[in-house]
Amino acid sequence: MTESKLSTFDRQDGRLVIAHVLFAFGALLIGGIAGMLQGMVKGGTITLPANIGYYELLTAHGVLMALIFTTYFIVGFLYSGISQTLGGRLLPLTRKLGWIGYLLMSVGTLIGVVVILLGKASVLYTFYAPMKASPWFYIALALVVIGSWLSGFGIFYQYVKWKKTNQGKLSPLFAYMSVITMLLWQIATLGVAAEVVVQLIPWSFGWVETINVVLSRTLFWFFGHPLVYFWLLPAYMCWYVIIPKIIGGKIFSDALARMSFVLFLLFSIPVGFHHQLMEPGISHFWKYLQVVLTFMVVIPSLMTAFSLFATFELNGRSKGTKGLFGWVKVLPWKDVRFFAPFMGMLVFIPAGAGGLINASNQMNAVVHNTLWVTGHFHLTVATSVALTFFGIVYWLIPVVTGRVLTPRLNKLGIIQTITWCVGMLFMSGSMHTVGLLGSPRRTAYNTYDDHPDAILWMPYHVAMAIGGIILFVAVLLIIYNIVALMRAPKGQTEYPLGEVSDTSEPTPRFLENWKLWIALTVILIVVAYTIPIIDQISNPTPGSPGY
Ligand code: HAS
Ligand code: HEM
Ligand code: CU
Repeated sequence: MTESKLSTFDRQDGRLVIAHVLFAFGALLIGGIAGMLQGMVKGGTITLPANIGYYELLTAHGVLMALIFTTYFIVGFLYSGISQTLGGRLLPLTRKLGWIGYLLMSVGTLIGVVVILLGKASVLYTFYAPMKASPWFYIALALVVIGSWLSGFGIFYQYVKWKKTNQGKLSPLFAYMSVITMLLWQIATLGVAAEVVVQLIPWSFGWVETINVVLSRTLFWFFGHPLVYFWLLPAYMCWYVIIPKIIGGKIFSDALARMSFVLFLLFSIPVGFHHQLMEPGISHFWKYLQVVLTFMVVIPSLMTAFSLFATFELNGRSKGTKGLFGWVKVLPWKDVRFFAPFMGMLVFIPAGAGGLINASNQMNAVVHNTLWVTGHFHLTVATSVALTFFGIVYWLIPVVTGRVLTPRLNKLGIIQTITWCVGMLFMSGSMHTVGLLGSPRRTAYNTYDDHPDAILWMPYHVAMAIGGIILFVAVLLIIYNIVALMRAPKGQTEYPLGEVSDTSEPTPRFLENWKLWIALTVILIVVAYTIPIIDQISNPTPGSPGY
């Protein structure tokens, strides 16, 4: 029997998807080593060999985890769903763009990692000026971004072709969400592209001597905030489209799901100043406006929470459960494809609440640059998003390689999920607490001449290190599971795409009016950013040399 008979998924497409997924998890493994070492250094349990610097490690960790693991996984996941929902296979041009994108991103990643490990780019994943890296670091990042653009174009192309041959039909929900996710990414990356090409590269080559720091940070966060939604939206795609199928229920509302994604497109870009609330050089009014918009972008997450509860409850009712929480009993707790993303959802409740605290100006003054913020994003991206991605691989790898998930691997998956959650409880829990006590982020072990505050922090730092070690065990487990999934028995696994509940209203057509949504997005960006950016250019703070 040939493999293609066993699997309904196009084999060539499967190869592209698996290449992305494996690269992503390779990055997770190396990033995980760096993460564990960082935790141990901060806890005072080890010292790094003299030739490895703390910031080298932290840069490698941030870049590999936040930029590489996520982007590769997301492109692979979206391509799998595009292949599945828009015609059953990728169009030749889409597949080609996917592979060229993959190659460019991989060349960029390799150059970037080498430059970081050589100690020539210890500027962290936010590469804030005036810290200066080797020009090759910025060129490497540019390659990653350009590669991801090509992959995005592939998705747009397949979507447009599908719309042409299916005139008047509503696009599949998965494809619609993929288009929004990539659109968000393409618009957001324009900011960082401008920063890298116009400011950082000429400056690091020495063609210009100084750099406008405030402007570079503004351009960075123009990208940096939507970046976090670029990570989140694919997790939401799993929650909206995949989870209903896995629990044997229905999608609560197609229109609500699309509307929430549109709101993310509109409101996630003009909010970057909430990362710069404590910075000089931006007037209060513009910070205030962007904070208001930040609270607008919370709405689609609340809509998502509502919709998920509705899906779970309808599912319970259709299976005869009663009472306020009866539906909890019929959820498939022993199925890792549900359990891992569900733990992600659960963690997102405190994670999102922490975000609201960060976004409030006065409270930001308390938590900014402390480990509280590090705790916040190890719950959001490193747990809610990461656990959802982990949950996806237990069916995605079987689907695209024509295999089946075995009960043993399912069980190992549940153990992996629990290990991750326990590790994170220790690590992120102590980061949050010690952050409130003032312990700064982005520092190696330091007791500040045995200052009483720093002595107070140390027990929490040790708990962080213990959490980091537990998390690293969980990293090893997910890597083992992935290797085992690649060698699981041959068979057919269905791509779990949910169907919309019959009780929901039909989806209004204006939700696919791209001109309208892109125009509104541009207007909001122009309103939130034009005057502050003109101000930063025409009244620059003295330019800074590099460090
Ligand atoms: Fe954030 C800093 C504000 C969400 C990631 N954030 C960061 C950084 C990262 C990050 C990486 O305003 C650090 C960057 C750096 O290195 O400096 N964040 C927010 C706000 C939200 C938010 C308002 N962040 C995220 C997400 C991220 C992420 C998502 C990654 C994926 N964040 C900030 C601010 C800062 C910041 C400031 C700057 C701090 C500083 O000073 O430096 C919101 O989008 C959150 C909304 C979410 C909710 C939760 C909804 C709940 C749901 C779950 C439902 C559960 C169910 C299960 C159904 C309101 C959807 C229940 C079942 C049962 C049985 C109970
Ligand atoms: C920072 C540990 C997984 C993203 C850190 C820090 C520690 C750490 C201790 C703080 C260092 C400091 O501020 O001085 C770990 C461990 C992990 C893990 C032990 C699991 C084995 C992840 C994952 C992601 C992630 C899965 C994202 C997908 C980040 C980012 C930073 C960070 C973006 C900030 C880097 C910076 O401030 O420049 N991590 N982490 N981490 N981590 Fe993790
Ligand atoms: Cu943000």
